[in-house]
Amino acid sequence: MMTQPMNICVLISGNGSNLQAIIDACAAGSVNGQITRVISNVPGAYGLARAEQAGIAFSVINHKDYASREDYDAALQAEIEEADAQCVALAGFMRILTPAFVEHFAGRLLNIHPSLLPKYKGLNTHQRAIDNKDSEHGVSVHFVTPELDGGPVIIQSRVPVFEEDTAEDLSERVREQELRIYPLVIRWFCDGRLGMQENKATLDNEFIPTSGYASD
Ligand code: NHR
Ligand code: GAR
Repeated sequence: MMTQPMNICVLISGNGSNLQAIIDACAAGSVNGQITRVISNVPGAYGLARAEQAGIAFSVINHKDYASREDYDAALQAEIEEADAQCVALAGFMRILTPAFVEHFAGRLLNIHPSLLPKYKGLNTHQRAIDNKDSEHGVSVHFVTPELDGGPVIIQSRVPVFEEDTAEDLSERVREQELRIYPLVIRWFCDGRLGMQENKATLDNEFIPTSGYASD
């Protein structure tokens, strides 16, 4: 039985290539969802033009206009609620969120992080993988919890690291994987298959291994 498409809100700070992949997957019908709002903390982020192009409502909530993280997150929360979102996807969103915000959206808040978590939480992940001479690197989609990049992993995708790689090369190789796995996870979420219980991710009510789907 076809259920109602789920309302999705996507938070961005930049280019929005992950946003574009989600837009395309919704348009193609491979995700049973619709993006009801795109929100950027950065004015002029290119992802906003992608939203406009796709006829999706968008807004800028600039963190520089708020005195504290709590005030900022309250404004963000109000905007997401106005969009009636059942799923909130961080897609290159570069602001750390307060525990109150994260707890409010617990189990409905997803992030794509460019590393094989728990390795390389935080920023500059590609350069750190190169500096450590890692032979592989990758990307994780996880539920967001108050612990930065510490929430349960849903899926990971791996890529090789070559000796001559720059951070840019590696980021492009990882990006290709991002654009495949984020729409897949959102598809599971919109089909009601994905959940979070006891700080673990579940797919069809079974716990997903700690390194993500198909990791064991
Ligand atoms: N918030 C919580 N509570 N938990 C997570 O797991 C979060 C989160 C907010 C964003 C994305 C994350 C990533 O995938 C994310 C996960 C920004 C920073 C950061 O240091 C770190 C991790 C992530 C996003 N931001 C700086 C800050 O002071 C600002 C950096 C900038 O503006 O360039 O917020 O990597
Ligand atoms: C993506 O590579 C994503 O994994 C990363 O930023 C890029 C956003 O690209 N996320 C983070 O680093 C979060 N701190 P996009 O704007 O083209 O989707």
